Amino acid sequence: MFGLEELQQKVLELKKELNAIIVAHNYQRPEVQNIADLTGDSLELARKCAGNKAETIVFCGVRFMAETAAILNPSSTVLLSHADAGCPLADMIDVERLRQWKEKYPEAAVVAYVNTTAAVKAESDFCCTSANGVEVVDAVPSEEILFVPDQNLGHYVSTKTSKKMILYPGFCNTHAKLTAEEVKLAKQRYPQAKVLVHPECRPEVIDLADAALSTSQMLRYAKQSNHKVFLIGTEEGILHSLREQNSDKEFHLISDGFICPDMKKTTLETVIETMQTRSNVVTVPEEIGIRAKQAIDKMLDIT
Ligand code: CIZ
Repeated sequence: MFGLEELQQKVLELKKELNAIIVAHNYQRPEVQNIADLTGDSLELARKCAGNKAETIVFCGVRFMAETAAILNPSSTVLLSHADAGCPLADMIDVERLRQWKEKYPEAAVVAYVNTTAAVKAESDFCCTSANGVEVVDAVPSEEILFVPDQNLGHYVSTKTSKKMILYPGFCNTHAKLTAEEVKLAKQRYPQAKVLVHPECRPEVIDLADAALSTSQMLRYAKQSNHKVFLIGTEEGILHSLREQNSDKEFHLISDGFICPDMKKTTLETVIETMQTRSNVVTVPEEIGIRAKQAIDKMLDIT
C-alpha cells in the first residue's frame, strides 16, 4: 500500500517517461483531478489536448470521452484511465437503432449528444454538448431534429427552440435519479441558495432550478455570481473545482447519492497501472473517425 504522496510521485515519473499529458473530467475523484494537467468537460479536454505536443494522452473519464480525444488528436496515443469506464447513456443507442430511427424520420437532421460512441457520431449530422445544444439545434438547416440519446437534454433544448424535436428515449442513470421532491427539500434547507442543475436532469427538476448548465458553465456561473450559497444538481466530482475556485462560497449537493459509478472507477492506482502497462489504448477506426469528426467539426463551426 502506498500513500497519496508516493502515488502522486509515481504518476509524475510515468508522465515524464511517456511524454504524457493527463486530463481529468470534472466528475473525477479529487485526487485524480489534482494530478491532472487539465480538468474540464469532455469537449474542452479533447480540444485543449490538440494544442499539446504530448505523445500520450491519459484520459481520466469514460470511454466516449477518450474516443473524442482520439478523434481530435490522431497523432497521440490515448489511454483510458480504467478499462471498464463506460457510459450507460451512450450505450442506450447503437448504429443499428439509430439507422432504424433515421428511416422513421427521413426528413430530420440527427443531432447527437457528445455522450455517444464514435460510431453513433459518425452516423449523425451534428454533434452537441450540454453547453451548446440549443445553439447547435437552432443553427441546423432543418426544421426537424432527431435528438439522440438523452431525452432530458433534448427536452430542455426543445423548450428553448422553435424546431420540431424528436427525442430518443435515453437518459443518464445518475442525473435521472434526482427528483423534484429532493430539490424542494434542499431549497427549504437553503432558501437563499441558487439552484444549478445539469440539463440531463428530468424536466420537473429543471423547472425548479435557477439554471440548467453543463459542468463548465456551472464553474463559470459560480465564479461570476454574487451569490454565496449554491445547490448543485450534478455528479459530486464537480464540487472539487467549485470549492477550490470559490473559497468564499458554499456548495451543497442536492442529493447525497449523486455519484456516477463509471466515473468513480478511476483511481490513482488505475491511472498508474494504465500508464505502467500502456494499456487501455483507445482507437477509433479511421473511416468512423473521419465521419465522427465531421459531426464534431460542424458543431465547432457553429459554436
Ligand atoms: O460533456 C461532458 O463532459 C458531459 C458529459 C457533461 C458536462 O456537462 O460536463
